[in-house]
Amino acid sequence: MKNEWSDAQSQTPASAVRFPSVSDSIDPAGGYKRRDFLKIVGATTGAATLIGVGITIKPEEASAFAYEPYLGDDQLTTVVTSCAHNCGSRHVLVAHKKGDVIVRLSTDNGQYQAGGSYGKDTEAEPQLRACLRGRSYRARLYSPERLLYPMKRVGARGEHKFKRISWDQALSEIAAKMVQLKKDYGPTAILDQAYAGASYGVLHKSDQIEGLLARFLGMFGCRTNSWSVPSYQATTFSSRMTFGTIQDGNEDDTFAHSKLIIMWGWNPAYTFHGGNTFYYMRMAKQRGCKFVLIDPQYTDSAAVYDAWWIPIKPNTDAAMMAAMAHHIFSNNLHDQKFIDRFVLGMDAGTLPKEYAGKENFKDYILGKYDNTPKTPEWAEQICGVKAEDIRKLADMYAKTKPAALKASWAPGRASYGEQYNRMAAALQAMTGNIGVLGGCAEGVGKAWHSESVAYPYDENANLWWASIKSDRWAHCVLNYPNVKREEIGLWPREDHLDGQIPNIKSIFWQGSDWFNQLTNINKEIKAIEKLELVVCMDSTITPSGIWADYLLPIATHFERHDVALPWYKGHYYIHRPKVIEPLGESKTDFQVFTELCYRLEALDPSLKDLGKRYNPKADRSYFEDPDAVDEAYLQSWWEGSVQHHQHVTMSWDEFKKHGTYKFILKEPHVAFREQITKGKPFETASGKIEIFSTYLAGIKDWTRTQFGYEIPYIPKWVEPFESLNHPIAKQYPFHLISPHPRWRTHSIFNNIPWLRETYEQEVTINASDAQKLGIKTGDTVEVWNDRGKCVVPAYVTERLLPGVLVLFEGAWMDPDKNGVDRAGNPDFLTLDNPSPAGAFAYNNAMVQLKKSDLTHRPGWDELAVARSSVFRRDM
Ligand SMILES: Nc1nc2c(c(=O)[nH]1)N[C@H]1C(S)=C(S)[C@@H](COP(=O)(O)OP(=O)(O)OC[C@H]3O[C@@H](n4cnc5c(=O)[nH]c(N)nc54)[C@H](O)[C@@H]3O)O[C@H]1N2
Ligand SMILES: Nc1nc2c(c(=O)[nH]1)N[C@H]1C(S)=C(S)[C@@H](COP(=O)(O)OP(=O)(O)OC[C@H]3O[C@@H](n4cnc5c(=O)[nH]c(N)nc54)[C@H](O)[C@@H]3O)O[C@H]1N2
Ligand code: SF4
Ligand SMILES: [Mo]
Repeated sequence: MKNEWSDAQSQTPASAVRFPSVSDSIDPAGGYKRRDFLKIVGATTGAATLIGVGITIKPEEASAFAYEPYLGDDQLTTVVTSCAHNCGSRHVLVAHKKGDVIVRLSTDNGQYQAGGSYGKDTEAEPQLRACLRGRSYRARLYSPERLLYPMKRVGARGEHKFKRISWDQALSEIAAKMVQLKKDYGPTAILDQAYAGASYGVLHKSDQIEGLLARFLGMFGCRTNSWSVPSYQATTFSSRMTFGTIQDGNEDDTFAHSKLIIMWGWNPAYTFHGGNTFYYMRMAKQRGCKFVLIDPQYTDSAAVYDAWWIPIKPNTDAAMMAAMAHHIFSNNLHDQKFIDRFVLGMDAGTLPKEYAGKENFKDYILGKYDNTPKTPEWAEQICGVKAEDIRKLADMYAKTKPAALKASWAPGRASYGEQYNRMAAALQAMTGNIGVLGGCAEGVGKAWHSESVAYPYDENANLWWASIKSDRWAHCVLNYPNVKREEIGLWPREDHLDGQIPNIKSIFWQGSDWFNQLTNINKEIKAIEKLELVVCMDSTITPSGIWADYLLPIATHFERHDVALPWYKGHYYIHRPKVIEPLGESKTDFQVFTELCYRLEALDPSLKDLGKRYNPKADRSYFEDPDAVDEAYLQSWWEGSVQHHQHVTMSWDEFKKHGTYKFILKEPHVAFREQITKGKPFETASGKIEIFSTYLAGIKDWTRTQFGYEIPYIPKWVEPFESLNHPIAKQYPFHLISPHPRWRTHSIFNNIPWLRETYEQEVTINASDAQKLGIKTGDTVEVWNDRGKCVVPAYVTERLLPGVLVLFEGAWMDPDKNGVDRAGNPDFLTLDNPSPAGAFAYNNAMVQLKKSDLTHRPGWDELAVARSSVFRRDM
């Protein structure tokens, strides 16, 4: 492979890596001394070498643009590809390259699909234009934190000490250790912590389901799975129980037909849930749609649409919704015809005879079972929203048709979060807003199930020998073997090790930065000490990677061939050609697992032909050159799945030429339209919308299920583990929520200077609270509880409910020697307690805060973000 870094030098100066810009001169901690300006020099070993050069830039010398001379498009090659990651959408990126170096990125301009032309942007086919993160991708691709060759830990875990090793050494050591772990500790010894970093491609897929790691560990015969998803386990549970499927989503364009949009814990201006949501919501606004926001924060989405903001205490949404249901029932505003035809257990009349004696939803709301009618006055005490506002909203929702109650996932990212989602489904159903254009049944909101992976099915691929709630791994490791099933949400395979607690000795991270992203990080830090093998596969030196034994450099989506899938919404495919050769010694995940399989089969005769079975179209030369094999997989996927099953006539070659393929639908896609208009049964056991869950009502022994503890079979208000109403509020008076940042995708992009110019990690506090504590914007504060402590600057605002704090997830952790996180990662404060349905309790943390003398380290210092320290130290 030709490495063209030195060419990059001559065409675009060192500044292509981290270019000087105005913000480089502004160091929040004061002065320039901690900032190393990094550049890349020509390689001596065929791989790029990073060195630190002490350059500082005065503001007046900073130049906003780094290319001289500026290369025009006619001097560059244009390649259409897509952005990647678990970010809420999937947009077009257009790479403009010189030689093997991307010097510029642009995005969709209307011309990259069949029949497209420059500027084309219609309601039926809006452009797939990238957001600020996508457009900054080049800075991530060439960042100093880029992992360029395999590394092995030489210091203690988390000490940042690694040395460079060869692929041969890395893979033979990992393979040998895997065989030993399986032999010594059995088939649960390796924990699969792959996640969605690369979920949305058909070939190089990271995920718990159908992902490359699941396939690899399943076929190797040693895997503990992680079954709960951080994003929306509560919501998934609710959608499955209620509708029998998570495909309860409409396409984005349906929003344009709503008369009322209730953004419940939903801030689409920040957290994308589709590609063109805002475009269609703007259309709705222009057509007279009213907007409401139920959120502790007054968000930018509310500001843009001039929404009626109803601030609510976090994690009390199910109570407010119950009160809305109370108002609707008491005033006879519900759609009884819809209920009678499509809903099970909404009231006594829709509860089948075999469940006589069980509770129904309406009687619960009216207080028949517990003598507590769920009135707006009752709810006001819990959620802090005035009873009259609850009535007004309920009235508006019941009387405006069609109305979209979009109940997003964040309020469900809390203990008993599924009750919020199920309560929302009850409201959607009682007002007859399901299956109608302009209504909304979301939930999970998946609007399209694209054709699955490009590699062939293998019956061993997704096997596991135990499965646990994802963020209970540390609890399991620290307490092994004295752990009860319900403490870890154990979901044993009936035919293997029934009920045995997994003996986890190893973790693999692929497409995940989970050490940084799961809950209660201090507990994870204790647990990781007990492991014998930790492998991190990533293109970047991540905060998780710092705790690994081996770092394996993975090619990014610019450096391999694939087809991109939309996230939850969007009927389209985007071709992802290999734009440049992999940087340094990077390989794709598929290459690494294939080669590991060949090494494992050589060590263990029972794994005969593992390499070939894992990757049937390849032989061992795949590790050196994957291109022809990848092309063959993708072409046969296109021809089999897309052309054959989805009846697409465009050929593979033509698709590659255009770059995108969009499905033109006859009418906007509305979930459950056929159920409502054509009488098709819902996918639940009863064929109805199950507000009364027949599945949950049938469970006798909860400790024998993965849930561990009882979950009500109708939606109910259940007190969260912690909240402003809980006695713990005396000690920790602030409810911390940690939504998703606009300037990052979780932890991804945390190190990108351009994006840091737009936002910084800070804790948001209400002005009256701040005044009481003597805190001003920009003051450094510490936020803490029994689980941990973070140091961050404060941002004072009136756009937040008093008593609530906001600290965005995804900051790259930087604990000091006392375990205080100086970077401000909220997961040092979050709870890892097991919520029965599997919801992560991220938004369920009570904390205290005060002004601090400790220094916030925003990640510019050597040990935090400049992960290139890892290289420098041991070269
Ligand atoms: N406090 C709090 N914490 C949260 C949340 C919250 O709301 N509050 N939200 C949670 C949610 S919803 C989520 S989804 C998680 C996200 O948690 P993660 O999935 O751990 O977060 P990412 O930062 O997206 O990390 C993905 C990693 O995959 C890597 N990657 C990308 N492509 C590839 C590839 O092709 N191969 C390999 N091997 N690696 C690749 C990226 O470089 C990145 O390091 O965070 C959770 N954490
Ligand atoms: N820019 C960006 N977009 C993303 C992501 C990203 O990291 N960055 N991540 C993607 C992923 S993986 C996911 S899972 C989704 C997450 O999507 P969501 O879950 O919808 O997003 P969040 O940002 O966590 O929260 C949305 C809103 O909920 C509010 N909120 C928090 N707790 C409560 C509560 O208890 N009640 C009420 N009523 N409101 C509450 C927050 O203040 C915030 O305004 O976003 C996706 N989109
Ligand atoms: S929304 Fe996601 S896919 Fe779209 S450009 Fe932004 S980061 Fe990329
Ligand atoms: Mo997520």
